[in-house]
Amino acid sequence: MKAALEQIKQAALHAAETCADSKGLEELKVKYLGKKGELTAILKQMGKLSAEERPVIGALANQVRSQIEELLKQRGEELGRAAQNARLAAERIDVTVPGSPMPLGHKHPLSIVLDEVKEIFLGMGYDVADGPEVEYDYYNFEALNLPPDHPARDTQDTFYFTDKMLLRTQTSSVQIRVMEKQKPPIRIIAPGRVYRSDAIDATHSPLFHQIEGLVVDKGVTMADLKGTLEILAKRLYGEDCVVRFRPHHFPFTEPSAEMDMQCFNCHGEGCRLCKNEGWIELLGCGMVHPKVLSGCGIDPEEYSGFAFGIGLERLAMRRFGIQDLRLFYENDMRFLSQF
Ligand code: 2NM
Repeated sequence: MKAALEQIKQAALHAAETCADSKGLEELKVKYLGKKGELTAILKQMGKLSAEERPVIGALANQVRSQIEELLKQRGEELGRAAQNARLAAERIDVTVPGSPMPLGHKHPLSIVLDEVKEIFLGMGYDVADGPEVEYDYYNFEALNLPPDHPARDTQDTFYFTDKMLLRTQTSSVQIRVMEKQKPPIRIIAPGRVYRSDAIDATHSPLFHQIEGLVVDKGVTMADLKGTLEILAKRLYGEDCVVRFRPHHFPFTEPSAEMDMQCFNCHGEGCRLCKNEGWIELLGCGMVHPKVLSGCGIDPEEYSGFAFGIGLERLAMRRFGIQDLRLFYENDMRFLSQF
């Protein structure tokens, strides 16, 4: 019986040492130590032993049992550590591996030019104002000295929601809202989307962008208008840029003018770029009509002002040499990635 115990012990220890996973260890436990296990089978035969032998074999059997238990436990811990190490190795993250490159976005060409213009006017102490694109007829037309039957409304046909609500055709509506709320001095630019009921082609779009400016204070004159807009042209196109003012008509300004710059290509000689004019139209402007001021609760006897409007698309087209304004809206990366 002693020999049998010794044999079980050797077999169990060897099996435990060569066992490769915890499931195998569990099976060994059952096989050697379980109720129907080999060690129990031996102990069941203890009755056949003499009274002297029984305690000796009993003690030996207990010793064998605890040795096997101890070894199974050790082996279990070893296997657990090995499994943990394998998992850590498999899950290891190398933080020094370079990341996959993220494509970096950048400003839209219209935003590039708009930000430049904003920066120029912020530098001269202007604020940036905005207002609704869905506007009342009153703010878009009537308050700008365009009563319901005014012929100039035909050139600014837009999209109507009701008789009284429409998509704004100019950001002048923002200027009116500011003049109603704020006492002069006022110095603002109002950039934003505007709408016209136009068919789309290379130079027209039913949605485009305007930057309008407005200054109202005591003693503002045409000289202030000309000086300010000349500075704008020189900042945008260089110190040697030459401008001229040409009489024009807008219902909301009196007098009104358009500002041209001398063609940078032919210096006034006339070429294909300026359609043989020698000059390129930049913007419309004028002294705010007294009727517009008084309609906003500003006394035209006390205050005067100038205003101007620039088309952002035309500005950007000239800046980047773009021939077709539809490119701005199509989100074609082959176009946009060039800026
Ligand atoms: C232009 C040309 C001339 C203009 C007028 C006003 C207001 F609200 F003060 F009356 N805002 N903008 C104006 C003047 C706009 O766009 C070509």
